[in-house]
Amino acid sequence: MKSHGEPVHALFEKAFAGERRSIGQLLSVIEQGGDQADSVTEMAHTFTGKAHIVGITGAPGSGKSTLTGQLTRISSEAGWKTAVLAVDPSSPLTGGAILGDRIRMDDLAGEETFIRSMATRGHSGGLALAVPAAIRLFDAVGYDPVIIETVGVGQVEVDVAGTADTTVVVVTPGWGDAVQANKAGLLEVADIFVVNKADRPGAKDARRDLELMLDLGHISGLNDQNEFRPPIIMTNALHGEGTNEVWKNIKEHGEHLHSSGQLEQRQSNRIHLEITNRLNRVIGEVASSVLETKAGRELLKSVASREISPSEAAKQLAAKVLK
Ligand SMILES: Nc1nc2c(ncn2[C@@H]2O[C@H](COP(=O)(O)OP(=O)(O)OP(=O)(O)O)[C@@H](O)[C@H]2O)c(=O)[nH]1
Ligand SMILES: [Mg+2]
Repeated sequence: MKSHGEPVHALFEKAFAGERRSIGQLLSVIEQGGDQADSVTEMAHTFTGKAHIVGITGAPGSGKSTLTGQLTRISSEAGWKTAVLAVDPSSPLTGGAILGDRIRMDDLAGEETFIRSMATRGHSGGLALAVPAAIRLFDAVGYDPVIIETVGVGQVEVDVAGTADTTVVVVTPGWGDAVQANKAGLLEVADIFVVNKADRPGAKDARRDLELMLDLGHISGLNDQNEFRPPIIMTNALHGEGTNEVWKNIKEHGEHLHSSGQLEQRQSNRIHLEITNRLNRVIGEVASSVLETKAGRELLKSVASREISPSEAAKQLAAKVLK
């Protein structure tokens, strides 16, 4: 099992000892997926469970990267060994912006900080496996917190809310009109709301909208299981205004998770989600390969000649796979 000429376990040992280059190489292994990526995950798993996983999510252009850059600076100045994973949506439009973001973030970041972006290009479906694996690696080699930036709820295959301990939802003035349909979804995932670009008109309205939504959610019981009412923080991420407050609330939420026992619940939800994704992948692969067998091709013909229906064919194949 080799990567870049070096066995994965040797890279892992060096990464564990703090060698940044090896961490970067292991992240590339993870991005490529397959058996080698799985063996990184296996090695890392035992050492995980220490990092605070923080998700930053929101619409494209809402200021997630700018905010993440500020939080990274604050966190590393406070002595935390911070890792950032920017999950790049497949859209080539935003793809270009990521590099700029990374440069900006790198400017802010200290020596102890590790920043990496991960792209969807070229391996569809791979991110759902690669992101948790990357988080696990960062956690195992001693990064805490691990901050993940990704675009909004339901827009990419990586569900930050399922991945993070603390989810920060970034909105901007006027957001309400844009995401009308998804307000309930936002309410469900947000542990902390940030109204960014508070220097712009409409910021107060955005805040009032959120307060109202939280009140309504409370009445309807939508956020009952989450007795932590998400705070709403106004920021101008560009100038670092309000960002200390965001950091403080992230830490407080982390402590709340610990003391309330919800942390274990979230970790186990995360594992559940990850196993589901992997199971879907494994079974999906078997399912596609069974279609290529002689029996599979014959069934295909029977469907084409209208002897049996596609759903019947699928059921017969599933019976073969699961036998
Ligand atoms: N006026 C104002 N502009 C901001 C603020 N925060 C970020 N911006 C600007 O908004 C633009 C988008 O910021 P990004 O941080 O790249 O936003 P993003 O959410 O990461 O964008 P994507 O990753 O492309 O989805 C940039 O031009 C920022 O300089 C703010 O608080 N006020
Ligand atoms: Mg960004």
